[in-house]
Amino acid sequence: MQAIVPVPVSVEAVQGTWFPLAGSTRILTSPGSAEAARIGGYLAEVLRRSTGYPLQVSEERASDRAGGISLQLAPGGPPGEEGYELEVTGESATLRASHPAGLFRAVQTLRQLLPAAIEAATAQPGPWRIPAGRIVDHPRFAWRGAMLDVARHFFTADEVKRYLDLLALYKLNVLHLHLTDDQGWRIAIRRWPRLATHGGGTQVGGGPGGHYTQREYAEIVAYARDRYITVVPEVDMPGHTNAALASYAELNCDGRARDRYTGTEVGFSALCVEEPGTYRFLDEVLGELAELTPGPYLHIGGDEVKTLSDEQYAGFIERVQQIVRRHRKRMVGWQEITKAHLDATTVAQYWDAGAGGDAVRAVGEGTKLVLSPASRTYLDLKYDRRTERGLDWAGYVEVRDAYDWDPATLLEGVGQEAVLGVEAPLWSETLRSMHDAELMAFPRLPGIAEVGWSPAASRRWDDYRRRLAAHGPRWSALGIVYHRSPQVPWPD
Ligand code: TNX
Repeated sequence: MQAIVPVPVSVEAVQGTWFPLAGSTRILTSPGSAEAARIGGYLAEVLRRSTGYPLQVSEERASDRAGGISLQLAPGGPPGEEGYELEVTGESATLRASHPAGLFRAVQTLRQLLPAAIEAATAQPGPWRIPAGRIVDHPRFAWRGAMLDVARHFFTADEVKRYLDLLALYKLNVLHLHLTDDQGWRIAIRRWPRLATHGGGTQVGGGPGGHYTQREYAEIVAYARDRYITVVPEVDMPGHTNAALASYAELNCDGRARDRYTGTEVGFSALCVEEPGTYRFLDEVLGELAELTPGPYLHIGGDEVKTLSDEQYAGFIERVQQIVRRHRKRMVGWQEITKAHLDATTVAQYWDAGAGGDAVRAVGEGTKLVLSPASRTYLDLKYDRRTERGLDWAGYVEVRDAYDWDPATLLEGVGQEAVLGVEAPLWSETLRSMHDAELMAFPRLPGIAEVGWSPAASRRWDDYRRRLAAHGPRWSALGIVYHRSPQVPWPD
C-alpha cells in the first residue's frame, strides 16, 4: 500500500495478505443507490480491459457479505463530500463513503493498489492482487484543478475527455477550460454564431482550429460530472479577445473588425469597455454559458490587459461581476481582478508575483484564492533547458519545484483558510497535440494533485519521488509518454 498518489491521510498496511481479484469476483453496490451502481459499473469497466474478467456488478444482499469488492454508500460514514475508507482483507475489498464523490475517489485508490498493468487497454496475464490494509482519506483543499488552454491550440472533445480520465486518477476535481483567447473562440454561442465559425477557425501558427458545439460542450460537462469533476468555463475578457474582435466589428471601439491572429503576443486586444453594446454581448454569451454549465463558477479571465487604464479595467470587472451574479454563478478571475471591488463570493486565481492586482489585500476583504503560482504549477513551462516544447518566462519547473511547496505559506498574509485550493494550468502556445500536453503534464500534474489533497505533515519530497517512480509504468500502460525527470528513480 505504498505508492499511492496523492498520499492518503492514513494507511495501515497488513503485510503478507492480499485480496485476489479473479474471474469470479463480483462488484457489489449499496442496494437502491443508482449512483453506487454507476460507480460500480465504472470500476468494472476500468478493470475488465486489462484483466479480461467479466466482473459482474450487482446490488449487495446480506448473504453476499463474505466476498468481492463492495461499494458502500451510506450517510453518516466518512466525513466530507470526498472522504472515504477502504478496507482490504484476504476475502474482500470494502469501499465506504457518505457521498458518491467519496466512493469515486476510493475507486481511484483501489486502482492504484493493483499492479501497473491494470491500466493497460488489452488483456494482461496478472496475477491481480490487492494488498490488505485499511485507508482513511479525505482532501485538504476543496479545489484541486487543472486548466487546459484549448484556445491557442484546439483540442477535440475526445481529447478533453482523455484528459479528464487522467485527472480522475489523481483525484483532481476541477477542469478549468480556457475557451477563448486572441487566437481562437472555441464554444458555439447561438446568438453570436461567428464567434465560433470565424473566430474559432484558426489557431497559433495557422491551421483550421476548431470549436465545440453546445452539444459537445454538454458532453464534456457530463463526462466530467460522472467523474465528480466540475467544469469551470473561461471566457477571457476584456483582453485576450482578438478572436471576438475579428468576428464582430461592433465589439471594436472604431467599429472595424480585426484580422484573426495566429501569433503568441499577449496584451494587445481589448473589448470596447465604454460601449453599452459590449455588456449586452457579454450578458448573452455568459447567459448561454451559464445555462450549459451545472457547476457554480464562470471564469471571466481578466488577465493581462495593457490598453486600458486601471479605472476603466476595474469598472469593467465590476459590471461583469453583476452580469455573472444575475446568471446565478460565482465569478472567478485571474488575480488582476483584485484591482476591482469584489463580492464575497468571487474567487481570484493567483498566478504571478508581478502580474498586478493585490491578492493579499483582497484576502483581507474576504476574497478566496485559487493558487496557480507559475513557477510551481504552470505545466507549459519547460522542465529544464532541454525540454523541447514549452516556455520559460518564469524559469524552469522541474518535478520537485511543482511538488515541494505549501499553499498555506506561499504568500505572506494568506493562510490556509483563505486558500480554496490549487490549480495547474496548461497553456498551449507551444503544444500541438495531446501527446505534447501529456509530456508536459506528466509527471508534474500528480504532484500538484498531492499538494492539493494530502496533509502538509505527510508530504516529503524524498518519500514522494519514490512513490511517483512507481507510477511511470502505470502511465506507460495508459499510453502516456512522460518526462523521465532525473529527479525521480524510475524503474527500468
Ligand atoms: C500568462 S497566466 C498568461 C497566458 C499565457 C501564459 C503562458 C495568465 C493569466 N496569462 O496568456 O498563455 O502566461 O505561460
